[in-house]
Amino acid sequence: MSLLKKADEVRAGFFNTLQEDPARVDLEALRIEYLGRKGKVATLFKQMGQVAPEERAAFGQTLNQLKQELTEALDERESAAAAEKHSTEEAKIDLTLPGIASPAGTYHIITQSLNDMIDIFGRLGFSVAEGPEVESEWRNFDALNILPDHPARDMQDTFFTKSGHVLRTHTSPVQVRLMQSQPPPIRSIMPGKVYRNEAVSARSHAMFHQVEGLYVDKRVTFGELKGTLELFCREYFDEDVKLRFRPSFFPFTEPSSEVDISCFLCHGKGCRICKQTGWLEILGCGMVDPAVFEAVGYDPDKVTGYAFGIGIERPALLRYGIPDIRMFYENDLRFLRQF
Ligand code: 2U9
Repeated sequence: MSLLKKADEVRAGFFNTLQEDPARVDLEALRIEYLGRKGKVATLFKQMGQVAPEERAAFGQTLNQLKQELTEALDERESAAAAEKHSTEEAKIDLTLPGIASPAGTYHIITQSLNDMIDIFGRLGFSVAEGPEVESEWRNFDALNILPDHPARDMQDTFFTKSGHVLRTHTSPVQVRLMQSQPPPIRSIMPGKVYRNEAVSARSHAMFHQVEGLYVDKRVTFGELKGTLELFCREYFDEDVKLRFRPSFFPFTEPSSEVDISCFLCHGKGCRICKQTGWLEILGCGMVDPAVFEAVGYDPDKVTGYAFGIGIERPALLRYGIPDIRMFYENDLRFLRQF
């Protein structure tokens, strides 16, 4: 058989295979079979020696054309196959499906509670004031009429620093700073961390959070204090909540009162949480003691004021039925993600 005929047969064999079911043609195997180093086209090139010298140039040209033709056909098919694969993969993407949500964090439950309180008092006209957690003994105790022999000033109850400062035991020193820096009227709340040198247990921690409030102006009354706290408790706990003011004592307020709310879990009927009393002790309050006004340079004959304090952790424990205060600070995401 002439070499030209062989070249035609190689071409025909190649295109026959290429025209078979495209899904079943192995393009890489076909390339090796025809265009590989030992493939059919290479074999034809090796037979050039047998061609008569005057026909060799023409035959060489024919083989080069054949090689080019097969290469181009294969390249074309390969890029068509790649495009096909790409478009079927694209077709697999269902654009109507919901997207994959990226995990987002939430505010810590204590921060949420603080923000809720800030929000409610904000609507009642209270601004927010903040201050340092390491305070002078004077602002934390003396200015608040807590005298040097008061038990709270003992090493057992308060954390002292080597420099003679204290970790604030309440946020009241922020009120002291505020009154020292501006004249009345003042209507502010002070949220933040406070510290007590106490054994850590399920019920109490050495660090917790509180919100204190202070309203100072001419002729502020206890009645306004009651009204404000009633509105706050209705918003924060429950619309039908009832308040009970019990006489109490704090060095910085006179008269002073502790406030119970009707149990928002059993609505006053009596349950395990309120120990069958129907009441939960939630906050303390009173009229600012004149000694405090004197300490900060306000004239106690010209202004009166009310103050209150509420812890954050205890109401949150009650509200969510959390059994142990330490759970707030363990940073176990299984716990935190529930809120
Ligand atoms: C100034 C004057 C008076 C703030 C007050 C309370 C009563 C009170 C407790 C609530 C729960 C602390 O977190 S708790 O354990 N607080 O009972 N706090 S009156 O009185 C002030 C504050 C600042 C200048």
